[in-house]
Amino acid sequence: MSFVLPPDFNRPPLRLVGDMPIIGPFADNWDNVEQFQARDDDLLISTYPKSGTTWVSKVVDLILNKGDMEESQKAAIFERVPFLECSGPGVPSATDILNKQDFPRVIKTHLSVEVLPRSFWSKNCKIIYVARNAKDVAVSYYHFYRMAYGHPEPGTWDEFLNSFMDGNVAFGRWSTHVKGWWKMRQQKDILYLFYEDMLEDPKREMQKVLKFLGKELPDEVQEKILKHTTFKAMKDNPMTNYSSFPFMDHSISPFMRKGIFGDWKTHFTVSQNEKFDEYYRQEMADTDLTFRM
Ligand code: PPS
Repeated sequence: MSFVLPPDFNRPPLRLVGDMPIIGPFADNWDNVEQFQARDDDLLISTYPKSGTTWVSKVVDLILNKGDMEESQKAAIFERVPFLECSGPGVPSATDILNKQDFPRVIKTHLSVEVLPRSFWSKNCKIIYVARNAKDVAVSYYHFYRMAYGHPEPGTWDEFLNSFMDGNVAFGRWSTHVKGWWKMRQQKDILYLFYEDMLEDPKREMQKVLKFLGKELPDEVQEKILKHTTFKAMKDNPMTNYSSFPFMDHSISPFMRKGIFGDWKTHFTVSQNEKFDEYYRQEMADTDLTFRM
């Protein structure tokens, strides 16, 4: 698939759907997103941005293809796992692509439980949610804002961090997102994963995905999947590193940036950290969901 970036496209303002700010052009296709018809055999991969979506998508794609890398490499990951709410000038909307796609489909979303199309709740489709600690998400998101022109200007790191805490970034408040999906586990078939756990023991976490999908794969196939989904392998792989995606300037910051735990320590000042910790305590006081930071 090739994309043409319109010359006048540059950092459109966020727009609201419900209470959630969304990338401006995504809002133009919102009616189709709202009316999207999920199916029982869909698999939804849901995340707050920068939490490991691409990583788990490639793991899932390889699992579903029994480790066949040649098959998985036939298209970029953002084509194999369409991003439900994505649409923009010069880009076919994901809803159009998904409506024509063969089943079963694997679908990516960053939508909160409040605005996810209702059909997902009336179907029995499986859902994998990946969460990442708020501080590393904020850092990763800041660099993503810098390089991805679908977002407004991020401002300085300090300004961005304040916007992030206020929920004035695309897809809203991190805490609302992770808590909403955590609660939804009680009602729906959701595998809730953590980026930090995936880093700590990728095989253990991949086996959780296998079990959740009701699949079994020989150990050598599992090892092959792990080999192709390391940070380095995915950074070097044009099908996973977003090098062919429009609206991104990888010379500012690569999509596959660092892929580590605790990078926030190189960004937060002592006073930013104190302010964030206080904010975090308040935001997370009403949940038993915990993160390693
Ligand atoms: S997006 O744009 O929301 O879909 O981004 P998402 O894929 O959720 O998150 C991008 C961050 O995940 C890191 N990443 C990985 N880390 C470790 N291992 C693997 N295989 C991997 N693949 C992607 C990616 O580098 C981004 O994190 P940062 O901290 O910016 O490096």
